[in-house]
Amino acid sequence: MNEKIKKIAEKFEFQGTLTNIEENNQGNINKSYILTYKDKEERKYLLQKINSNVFTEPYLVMKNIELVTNHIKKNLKKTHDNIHKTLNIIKTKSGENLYTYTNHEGEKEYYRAFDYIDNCISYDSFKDSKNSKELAYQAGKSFGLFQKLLIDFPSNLLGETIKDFHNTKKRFNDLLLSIENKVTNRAYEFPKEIIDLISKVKECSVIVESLGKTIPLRVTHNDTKLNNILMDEETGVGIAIIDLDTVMPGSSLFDLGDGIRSACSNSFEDETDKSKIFLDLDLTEAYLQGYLEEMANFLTIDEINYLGVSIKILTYELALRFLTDYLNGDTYFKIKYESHNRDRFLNQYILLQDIETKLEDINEFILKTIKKVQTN
Ligand code: GN1
Ligand code: MG
Repeated sequence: MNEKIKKIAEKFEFQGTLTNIEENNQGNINKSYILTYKDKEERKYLLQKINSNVFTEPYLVMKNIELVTNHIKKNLKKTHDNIHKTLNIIKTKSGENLYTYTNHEGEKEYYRAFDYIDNCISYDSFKDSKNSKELAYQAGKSFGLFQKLLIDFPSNLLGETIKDFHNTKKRFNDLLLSIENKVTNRAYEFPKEIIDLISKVKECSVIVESLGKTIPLRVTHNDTKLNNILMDEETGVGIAIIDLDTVMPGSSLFDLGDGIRSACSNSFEDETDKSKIFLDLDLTEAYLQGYLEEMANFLTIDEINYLGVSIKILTYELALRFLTDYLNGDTYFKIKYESHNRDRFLNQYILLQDIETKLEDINEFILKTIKKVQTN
């Protein structure tokens, strides 16, 4: 058993005796462990080490999560919803949201814990699933419901855990800086792609430029990757949205665009076979259907008008981020091999080009669906 994690686990209000520690490698940012405890019954918990290079204010992250999950619990209760769940923080024995551990190098490590939500599965892609359309519908519905459950939560109560997280223009400037700084010589690998990305920055900055003006600030998740939905392993129903570190004031469009980019592309984010990288229109329509059933009545005209293009913008943004990290020598995203961020960038870049060819069809579908599902 991992002795360090065992010691850290002792600081939390877990019930029973620790019998197993399993590492979970799905996320690109934090480190996660599934802990099993036994007394009369078996219980599982999720213990996570927050990546404090990415989240420089871990206490703020936990405060946001506490506020948001309490609000979700209250609204689920109000609507007598016993199906959906949210994260439940397990405090330390001294009643804190975080345990701070000082390691051998004298650095501080921040740990937090949640109840483990069992009997669920999270997907990295629906590409091999038999019932992928139904799952995509559930995925859209899950993030739609998440937004709906927080619609009456005042966004100004939340702190910004990562500044400018979806500021597409800032992400673009970061790319330019990484080209200028030449930490690596890697920019020379992508002359054509970089020129193309430069040509798209204006049209891809429309959400951030309208945010707080024609596009309302809402409470949003901001990391609506497919594997952040826990789905019932038998029924496929979306049970809970996890990874709430980036829940902040933002635009509903960030969540919709990023959600479709992730759930409806036909491949994993690091797939290198070009022929397999495309946006699946059937999945996109199913996702939109699920999302709009929950949110259509709350969206403004401007939000509706930008729904389609948000898919392109969020894909563009992630392409910029993977490329920037590759040029900077891989300091942000966890990588599993040397050119991992290069492959991730190319994947999003190919996806971006494919999305551009499908936007007209997607927009048509959105208008048709809005009319059907909006109630007066
Ligand atoms: C990161 O932690 P994870 O894997 O859910 C990243 C997202 C990216 C995603 C791409 C805080 O998400 O913004 O879209 O990788 N999260 C952060 O795989 O940067
Ligand atoms: Mg995350």
